[in-house]
Amino acid sequence: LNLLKGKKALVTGIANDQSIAWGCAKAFRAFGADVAITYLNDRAKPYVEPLAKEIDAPILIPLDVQQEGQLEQAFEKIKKEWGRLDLCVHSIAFAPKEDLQGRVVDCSKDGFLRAMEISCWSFIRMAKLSEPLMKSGGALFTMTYYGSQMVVEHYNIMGPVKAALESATRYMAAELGPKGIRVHAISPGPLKTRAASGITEFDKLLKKAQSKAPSRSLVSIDDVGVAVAFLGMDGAKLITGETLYIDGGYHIID
Ligand code: 0WD
Repeated sequence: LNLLKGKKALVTGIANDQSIAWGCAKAFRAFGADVAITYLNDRAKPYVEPLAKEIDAPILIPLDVQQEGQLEQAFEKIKKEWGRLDLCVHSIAFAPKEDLQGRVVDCSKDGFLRAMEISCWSFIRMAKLSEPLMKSGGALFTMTYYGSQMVVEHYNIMGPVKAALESATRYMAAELGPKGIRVHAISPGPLKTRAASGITEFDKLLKKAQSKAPSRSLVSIDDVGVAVAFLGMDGAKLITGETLYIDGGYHIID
């Protein structure tokens, strides 16, 4: 079971024990990796701290990607403690409620740019900061959703944002491939998390996901975690630039 033994991982985007990022952190740890985790701010800290303990995380750092210099500080800490990094998970997204719940046509410039900055630009920045630390190669992951490819009711502004994120994933996979760094977008089916609570009629989306998916089942954060852990293993070193659906096969059905 120690297929990630010795690997150093950074997992961002854990808000609580329902977060997709928590599924990733647990799986990394189960396969033997050392996992550093971040929390958004002091309000989030009490929810994340016990989780850090549960997986013996040696590093627990604040990270709000909108705060100037915080991402750099987080990577400085990793550099100081570990001197390197093998795996990095970006599981962060945000759009202001008014923009998320309205038509794309009506979205504000500020809302659009903020959604892009937090949900897409921050992944590019994370890749940039990871590059010098991934000395013997590594893998970067971000979380996306099917609403990037197809018009999903109520996904609205996040559709174009996730489309940009998936495209950035491919470009960065091409650019970092020669250094042995892989870059993947992971596309889970709908999961009831805090982020999902911002989406109107999310329960409807869950119902549809379950009835349409060939597996007839909903995805769990552990399903996502195991798939991400697999892609982080040396055995998966020739897989890169993918958008990997973890959705019970939903996306293949018309
Ligand atoms: O159905 C779903 N839940 C799906 C989520 C299906 C497919 C993809 N995703 C994506 C989301 O779009 C996101 O990119 O997965 C990623 C993780 O989302 P999640 O696990 O569903 O939601 P949550 O547990 O809320 O984690 C997202 C976290 C934030 O939580 P809150 O609830 O506090 O907004 O993203 C983090 C924060 O921890 N986050 C930030 N981190 C750093 N800087 C920032 C920020 N500025 N803003 C939000």
